[in-house]
Amino acid sequence: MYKKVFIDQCGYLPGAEKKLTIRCEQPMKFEVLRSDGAGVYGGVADVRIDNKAAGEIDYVGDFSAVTAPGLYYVRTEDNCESEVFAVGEDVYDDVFRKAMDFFYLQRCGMDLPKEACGLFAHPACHTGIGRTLDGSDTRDVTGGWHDAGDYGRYVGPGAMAVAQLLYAYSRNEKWAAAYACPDKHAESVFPAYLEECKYELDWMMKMQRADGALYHKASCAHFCSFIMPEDEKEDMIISPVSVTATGDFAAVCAMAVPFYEKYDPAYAAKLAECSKRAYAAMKSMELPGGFVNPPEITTGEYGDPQDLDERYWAAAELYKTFGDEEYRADFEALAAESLYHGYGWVEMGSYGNLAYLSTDRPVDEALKSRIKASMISLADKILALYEADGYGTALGSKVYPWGSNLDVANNGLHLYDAWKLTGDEKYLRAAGAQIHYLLGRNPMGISYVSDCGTDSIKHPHHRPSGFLGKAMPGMVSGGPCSWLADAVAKGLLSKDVPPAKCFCDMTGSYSTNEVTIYWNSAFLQLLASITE
Ligand code: G3I
Ligand code: 9MR
Ligand code: ZN
Repeated sequence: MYKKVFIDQCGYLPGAEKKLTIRCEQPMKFEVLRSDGAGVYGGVADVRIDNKAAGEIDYVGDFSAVTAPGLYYVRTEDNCESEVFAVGEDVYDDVFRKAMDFFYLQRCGMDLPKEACGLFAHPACHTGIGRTLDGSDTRDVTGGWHDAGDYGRYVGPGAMAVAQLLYAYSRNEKWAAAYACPDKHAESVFPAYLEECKYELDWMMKMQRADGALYHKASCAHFCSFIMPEDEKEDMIISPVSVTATGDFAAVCAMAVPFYEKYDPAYAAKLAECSKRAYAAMKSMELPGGFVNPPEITTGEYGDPQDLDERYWAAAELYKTFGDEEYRADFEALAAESLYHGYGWVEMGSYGNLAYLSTDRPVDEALKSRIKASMISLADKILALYEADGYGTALGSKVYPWGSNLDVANNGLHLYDAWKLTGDEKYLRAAGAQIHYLLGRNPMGISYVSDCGTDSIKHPHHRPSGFLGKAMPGMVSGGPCSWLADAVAKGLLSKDVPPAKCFCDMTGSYSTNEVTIYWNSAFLQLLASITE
């Protein structure tokens, strides 16, 4: 269906900035109507954007004046209508819950009961013993979350997802406290939310070698076809250790300690011990070039030759939690060479920055100021791109990479950080706009989160969803990818399609429409941040 008016389909908080995009060549009047048809606000979309990313002219309008809770839609003067959307304090409550439930549904190695998982229930999967390729180690590596549309389990992305979920947990206490495990009979000494994160932490612990280093991943040799997880029965291969996996694990375990301490000191002590052992191993590891798939294995590589930012994150996080001078010195030495930024799995410096800025322990005040200035300057660059874009993203106009929706969420996180550092609301507004983009105010006019919004993705590259013929709810799609990196994208799109429209809501398009735990976690961290 041709669309012309673009809004956040899940809606807006009453006090939030509310912008819409109209695909048109001239200023356009519009009206906001209640779902019963009563007009409540009239405006003009009069900010013209020559939108190269989407290959079109856009006019942007503002209806922030609509603050009363309710259901609305927009009608343009030439009679085009938007999707229906809500205004209210609770508009994202369901989105948050669904996006969080996804992690439970991605659990590997246990029965997912029918009462809790409905259509997506399945018996325990990947229960076989894991083996390293050279046969040097054989061990139980069951548990954790399936990474994505495939069934691999990768330490780096898992650590990133847990870190982001913990940030989300601390930024929106209402949601964190209200979160219940989909399995009503599940028992735990921890809040359900922390229990979910523990499921991944426990698995990562099984991936730690005796010397403290972390195996990079556990997966079969190749991606399987679109079958249910319990039907993937090939050998479970444990890939070699990597610096990135080891550093990420050290960092996230240290970060997790204070969350678990008050519920179970013994578990917190275990996290601390694992963290320190991984850190020591990381320091003695030199694996230049990063992890590369051994020739026998073709599952997700998550290669990242630059490991200084993972070391930076680990040092900062261990210093914050444990206070040893060694960790501080390591962080400050790395920071003297270069500051790092990024909330991705490749670039992770921002986690380090947040840890260093938020510790109560002694720090180098001059370095702290440098980090803050550098974070604000990054946010200013993002803000300039945001202002130039018709839909409020800050991806620029040339390339939308694989997982562009992660970059969207991460830009939002950098903007949020700048708001926290400066108190300037312009950053918070722009951060909110990243959520609105993901939930429908984008050139595809689609909500990139399954089952959230009136027109959301239906055919994600996700094996259980593909097999069962229904999209699992609450999954964040990778979004447009202008590399045309899979056969469906190559066949359906051409080099002339503008980057922001290089998206196919089709099961086969893994470079545009796969889902991952760390795209969900990035989305959740941002959603919790802008609503805190
Ligand atoms: O780091 C280089 C950068 O230096 C260069 O400028 C840029 C331009 O091509 O490429 C960068 O590397 C890219 C890398 O992502 C980091 O952004 C690779 O080319 C690109 O192929 C790679 O894509 C990754 C993709 O796997 C293929 O390996 C995605 O980020 C990553 O999210 C995705 O992850 C997959 C897992 O392998 C398997 N599970 C599903 C998951 C999601 O699709
Ligand atoms: O399903 C796989 C997906 O999870 C990965 O992100 C993607 C890129 O590594 O690869 C997908 O698997 C495809 C494989 O690479 C090529 N043959 C088709 C597979 C999809 O069914
Ligand atoms: Zn599994």
